[in-house]
Amino acid sequence: MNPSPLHHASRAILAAFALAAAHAQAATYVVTAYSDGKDMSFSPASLTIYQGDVVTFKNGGGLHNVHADDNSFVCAIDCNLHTAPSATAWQVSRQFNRLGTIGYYCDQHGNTTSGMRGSITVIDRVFVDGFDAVAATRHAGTD
Ligand SMILES: [Cu+2]
Repeated sequence: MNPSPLHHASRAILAAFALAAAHAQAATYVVTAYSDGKDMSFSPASLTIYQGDVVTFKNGGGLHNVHADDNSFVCAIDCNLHTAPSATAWQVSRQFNRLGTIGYYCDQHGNTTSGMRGSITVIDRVFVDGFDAVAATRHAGTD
């Protein structure tokens, strides 16, 4: 006996939910501050993450910190008392919950418009998973 179309559709919906569950795990990304001769940079300089994901900023060598354009964070050894550029191998983690793009820079080598800069774009997890589920359901209807 062939599986009914309804059976196919429910399998696709279950698959979509499984995909959504996989996406729901908050991920951690690493951004490293480098001094490569005269070339000061954050790597990757631009990053897109889901809402609730964590970014760990690390000092890969040189005198650096990380300073949000909107001042929502300023960090080096920590994000509280030791925020000035530091040459130690500091590492700090921030969770990003607000949607949108936030620029940041190193106080030593950049500013809000130029120099050593990076940006993080935070996108909506619910919207993306909803889109995936809709696509999966459409495919189920045509097979
Ligand atoms: Cu720097």
